[in-house]
Amino acid sequence: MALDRKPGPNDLSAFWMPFTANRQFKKSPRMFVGAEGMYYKTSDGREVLDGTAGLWCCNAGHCRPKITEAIRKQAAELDYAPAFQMGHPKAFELASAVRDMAPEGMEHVFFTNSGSESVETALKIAIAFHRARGEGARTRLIGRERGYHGVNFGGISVGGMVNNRKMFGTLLAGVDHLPHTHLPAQNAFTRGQPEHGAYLADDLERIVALHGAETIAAVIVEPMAGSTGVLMPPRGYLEKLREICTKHGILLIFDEVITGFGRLGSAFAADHFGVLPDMMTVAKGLTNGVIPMGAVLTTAAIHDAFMQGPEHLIELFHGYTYSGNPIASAAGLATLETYREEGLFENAARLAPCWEDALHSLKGLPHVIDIRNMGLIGAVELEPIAGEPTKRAFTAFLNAYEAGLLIRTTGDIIALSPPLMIDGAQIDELFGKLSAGLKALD
Ligand code: PXG
Repeated sequence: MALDRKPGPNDLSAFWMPFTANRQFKKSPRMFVGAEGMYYKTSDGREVLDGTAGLWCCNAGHCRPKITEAIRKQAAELDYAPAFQMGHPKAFELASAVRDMAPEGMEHVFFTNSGSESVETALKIAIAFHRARGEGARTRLIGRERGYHGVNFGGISVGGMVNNRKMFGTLLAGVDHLPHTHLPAQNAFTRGQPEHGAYLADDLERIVALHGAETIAAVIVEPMAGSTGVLMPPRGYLEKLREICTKHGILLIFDEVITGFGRLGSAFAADHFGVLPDMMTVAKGLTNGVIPMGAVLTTAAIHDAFMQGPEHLIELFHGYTYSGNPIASAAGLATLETYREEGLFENAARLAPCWEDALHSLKGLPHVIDIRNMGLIGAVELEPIAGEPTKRAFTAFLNAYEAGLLIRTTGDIIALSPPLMIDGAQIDELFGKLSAGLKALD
């Protein structure tokens, strides 16, 4: 059956869509019915270039044969195995493969089903780790303004996006926030890491002085903040955070849900910036977004602190029915092989300069007030329409979609993060369509 004749669902009312303007969408639905490589196919038979790797997750592109086949095979061989007190080989193989790909020092892998669950898991491990070592007063968690760490209670508590927090009550107690690192007055239109702002990490010293280091368990930050509008870490900032955390015995958690698996041209942002955290949270690119899966990576010191006491006892009272699910594990293994065989992280690194040039060529278009980039990530910040924040960027999103390009917007910021298999011609296509849509804005 031709794609353009595929029947759509005729009742859209039951599905309460996540992070979506439900009423607008249901009046004018945008449906994908197929995907291959760099392109989606719409229900009305059009091809749409994927400028966002789905939601920052399909780093290897769409419907990649190796991943599809691994899922098909695993589903027929061992569909599910209990995750508690039982094992199956692929979860162990995937944990080893992730460890081998991770920066030196990340030795253990705890599986979850999403980035949000990875964040909750890391925060719980941080608090329990200190308690296991007799420092049970270390319960405070430090996040950052404009941080995004998923949508569960721990994550929105340490996160700093007001709309994700304000409707949901008092959140976790004992949380404080560092200032965000977005300094447009000094850093607008910077290519790569901005010069100004390392001093913002010193605020951690203020927070330590306020609460006492002996009450603080962990600091969690995105090495590069994605969802909140692509905010770069200023030069020297992450190094300072690492230094202050080490000095005070505070764990440093990098939330690499977006930056993990090649987005910056190296396996993880920790490699890219040369700063090693104590834990890393990942998801998305771990399975190419095809099957939900996340993970927390920890150092041996953290893991080993739990491996005490009688051996028949459970060491960590935490886990999910689907932790290390066989089909997700098979998808993860095939995804990592695809990255390696096709040299996709290297492709991202090779294309990053060309991506940067194409992105910054949008400077000067109407309403563009800042452009930021790193690896295969780009952001175009638009001046909001007075009294109608987000509307201009949402119109840009609709214009792009009509022109055959998928972009993401947050506030009045356009975020771009294509699959890492993109080539030069597709970069030209992407920015050609985007700039036409921007020129059409009021
Ligand atoms: N941490 C970070 C840094 C993230 O970016 C999560 C945790 C939560 O992951 P899950 O799998 O629970 O959604 C994320 C998710 C966007 C966008 O458009 C970003 C995310 C999710 C959906 C949309 O920027 N990031």
